[in-house]
Amino acid sequence: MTISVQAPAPVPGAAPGQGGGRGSRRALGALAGLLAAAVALGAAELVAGVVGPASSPVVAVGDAAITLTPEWLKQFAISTFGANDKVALVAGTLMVIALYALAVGLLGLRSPRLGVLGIALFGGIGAVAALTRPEGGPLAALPSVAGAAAGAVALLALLAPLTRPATSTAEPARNGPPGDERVIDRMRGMLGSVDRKGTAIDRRGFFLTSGVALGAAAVAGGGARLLQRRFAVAQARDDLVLPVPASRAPALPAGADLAETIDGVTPLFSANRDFYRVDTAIVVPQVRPADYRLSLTGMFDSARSFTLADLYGRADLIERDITLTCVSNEVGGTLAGTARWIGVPLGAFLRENGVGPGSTQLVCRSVDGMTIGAPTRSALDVGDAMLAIGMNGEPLPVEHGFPVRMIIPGLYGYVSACKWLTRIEATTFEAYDAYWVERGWAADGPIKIAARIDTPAPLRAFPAGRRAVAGVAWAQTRGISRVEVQVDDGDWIDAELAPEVDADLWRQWVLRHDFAAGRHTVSVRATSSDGEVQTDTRADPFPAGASGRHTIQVDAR
Ligand SMILES: Nc1nc2c(c(=O)[nH]1)N[C@H]1C(S)=C(S)[C@@H](COP(=O)(O)O)O[C@H]1N2
Ligand SMILES: [Mo]
Repeated sequence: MTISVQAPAPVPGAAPGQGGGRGSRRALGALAGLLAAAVALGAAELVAGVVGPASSPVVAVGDAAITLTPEWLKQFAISTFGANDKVALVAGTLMVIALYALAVGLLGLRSPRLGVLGIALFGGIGAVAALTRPEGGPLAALPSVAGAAAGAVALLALLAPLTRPATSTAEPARNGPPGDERVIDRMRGMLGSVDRKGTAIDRRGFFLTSGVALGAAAVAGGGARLLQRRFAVAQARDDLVLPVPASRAPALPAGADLAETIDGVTPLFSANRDFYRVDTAIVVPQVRPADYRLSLTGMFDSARSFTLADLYGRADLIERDITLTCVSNEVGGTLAGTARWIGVPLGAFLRENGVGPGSTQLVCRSVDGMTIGAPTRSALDVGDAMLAIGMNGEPLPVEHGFPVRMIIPGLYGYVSACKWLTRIEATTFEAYDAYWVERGWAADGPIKIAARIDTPAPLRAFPAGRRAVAGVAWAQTRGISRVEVQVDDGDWIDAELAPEVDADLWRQWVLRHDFAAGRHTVSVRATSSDGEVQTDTRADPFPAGASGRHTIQVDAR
């Protein structure tokens, strides 16, 4: 390769070797670590594109982090980042990897062998994390191993130009084509240098290798994306035709949705793309309809297994409107949503398969290993409980549990709404603690009565005078009979309720109030149809769901 260097006029006093101090050598070493990590991750993702996306070390390590994260931190992440909690986690994991990589690069400068050891250690962590995942077969370690190998090669290649003995840098000058000595000196000044310890920095070599490493990482990453697409089930889902249910959802009364007339109220139905999402899955499980099986084990007449066609083909499918709620929802929070679900009636299905009278708990298992323990009694007796296959007129969205999930009205999702459901084990509460219960959450999770102010938004300023205060309230299976609003220290005033659709749905409410200019405190409380007035006693979401009244400050001007 010929390199022509336009030598600028020599700077007086500038000697070859300047700018190659220890500081810049360390910076390049750290950069070498980062680039090696990029190569490692690219290679790992590429192999994960063959083995399966859940075997990616970033996913596996992030997943292990979720499993090991204390509940208070998980609760914080869910309530702070909401559906973006996984994005935050992956970003956090990548940041830790980056810091680790910087350290490995610096370590590698001192001893390349130690650097390689650092990478091997990281690959080992990734491999163990991937192997211990529920979907992790023996191949799950491959991406981490391949990533570590590629990362080690990249690190050594990148460190070489930074750790050459000084004499070798001089080689090209002696053996290379004859040239203008001054130019060669300049080149060495710009592209290479010798530090005090007599180690040469071959900058040109380093940046060339860096370019190659970066390119390799990018190509591997791009290839990984393409390969990992093969696992997506979006197309197979699109090809499914949702069956027509035998029993349709009851018709909605006129004016059922206040959102049509009042700005800012949560719509009666939550669109699938807006529906809150809470789960521990970093990569959304992709279950092919043809591969799907639902197996019944434990206290049933006999162990049985059903295909998706078995469930889609049933003659007793029901369509129902149900509001789902998360136990992690804070007072005033948005972890609740309403959809029109289609599914197999759960009680009938369980009876038909002879669920044992001694069973108190159904341990529902997701393909990603999540376990959700639902009370057998509720599964049998709560009207409209179902194995859901449809959501708002479509097959279940992949993030919401495609192809089958459970829904039991009146119970928080963590004890009822298992997504990507693949096994139901009829057992007892004594015999098994499901995932969240093992982490201290209550074993039974009835949804607490709640009311939320949707509009005005907290701390909002608006013109003094008449203004709608509105929102939603829920007490699934019981229904809402009353919502009252209090402004400052005034009396509790009855809000107007939207027509009742079903006890399993939230109910919108509105109160038009005359706000005098100034700051105001607005509170809301709901009463269920069986007479429970929402308590003012505050409780955190952990361990059994939040209680307390939603109160906001507003500013009328
Ligand atoms: N497989 C699986 N199912 C799961 C969960 C999960 O983490 N994994 N989370 C549960 C919780 S805590 C809730 S609130 C609901 C949320 O359902 P959504 O994401 O469809 O709103 O799913 C439940 N089902
Ligand atoms: Mo939840």
